[in-house]
Amino acid sequence: RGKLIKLNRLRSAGAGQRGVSMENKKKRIFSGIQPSGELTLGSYMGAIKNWVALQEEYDCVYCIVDMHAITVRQVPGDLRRRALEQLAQYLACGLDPRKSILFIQSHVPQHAELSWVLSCYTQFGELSRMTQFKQKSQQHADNITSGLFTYPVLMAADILLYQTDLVPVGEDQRQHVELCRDIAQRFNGVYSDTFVLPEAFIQRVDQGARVMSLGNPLNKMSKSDPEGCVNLMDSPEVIQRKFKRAVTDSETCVRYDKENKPGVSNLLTIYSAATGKSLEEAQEIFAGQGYGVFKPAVGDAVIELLRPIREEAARLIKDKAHLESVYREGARRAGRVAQRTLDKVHRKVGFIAR
Ligand code: ATP
Ligand code: LTN
Repeated sequence: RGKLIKLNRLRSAGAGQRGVSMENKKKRIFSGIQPSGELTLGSYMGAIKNWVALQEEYDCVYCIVDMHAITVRQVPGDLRRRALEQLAQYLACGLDPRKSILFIQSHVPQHAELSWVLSCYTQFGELSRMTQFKQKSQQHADNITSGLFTYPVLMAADILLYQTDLVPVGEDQRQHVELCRDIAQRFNGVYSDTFVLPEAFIQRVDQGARVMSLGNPLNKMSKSDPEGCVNLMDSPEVIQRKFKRAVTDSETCVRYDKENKPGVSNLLTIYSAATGKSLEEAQEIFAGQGYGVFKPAVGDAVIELLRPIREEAARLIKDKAHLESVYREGARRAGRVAQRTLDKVHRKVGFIAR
């Protein structure tokens, strides 16, 4: 009888556990940004703002991908400074190490290890088709390294190590996430289920999906284009100057028309994302007004949006001990999850256990 009770207890404990993991297991999210330049309004509206919201419902892992940053030449001191500032800015934007795992990619060596294995399951032809590689190899024609070429394999390792379900990124990263899914599917097919198949999770910055450059509204705002971008840490004066100079058109009417008025449409999108007002409301507010009123008003909205972030990040960057404890603890937690996946992969491909 004693045995039976024990068995029943075991069974119900097992069922309970399974129940918990089936019903309550949160989906896993992974994303990262390279410390290749100052974070911009584009990084915030297109990525980090969503990451913050996702922390409540998902099991999130957010990374500072410094190993990706060295695919193009970096000044070592700048890279180090920017990685730390980026962490301070992540925290200031509302990423919370008690809710999510926050870490620096180079602190978790499993990324490089899995990347090697995955590169043996990735076709040369697949990598040759990547749009970002084509663009970046044009921009850095004198330094087209094999790291720049295999960048998407390292990104696939980032994602697959954490058995990620969803990858919140901007539209420009969709192709990389799809390649990651193909690699995972191929690996699972050759062996047996090893990786969760991830999906890109692309949220729209209002109607735009992308924040465009203030200097050339046909290009996305990017941290490697200092002319057209607003940085998270820009002072109110600098932000206002950049918006006053923003490229618009020769009409004087504030109207959303992405085809014919890309500059004004971008500013309306930014205004709407910064204030939480819809595009229709925004157009009503500025109906009949010229650009001389419109552009500074967008600047003011962005200044108010970024003010608390800038102030908090400036405070945090001085607290090196705190930042250190956040990235150390993050690497420890990330490493544990990553090693579990890597062990599985090593076993499947036929490596002898250490
Ligand atoms: P780089 O100029 O070094 O390529 P970047 O400024 O384009 O950098 P990334 O580090 O490539 O930024 O992007 C970080 C994340 O933010 C990605 O998910 C990307 O899709 C998103 N993102 C970057 N810029 C924008 C933007 N202008 N609008 C919307 N999302 C963006
Ligand atoms: N390639 C991305 C940065 C990046 C990333 C990732 C994003 C590296 N690894 C994993 C999501 C998941 C970029 O350039 N924005």
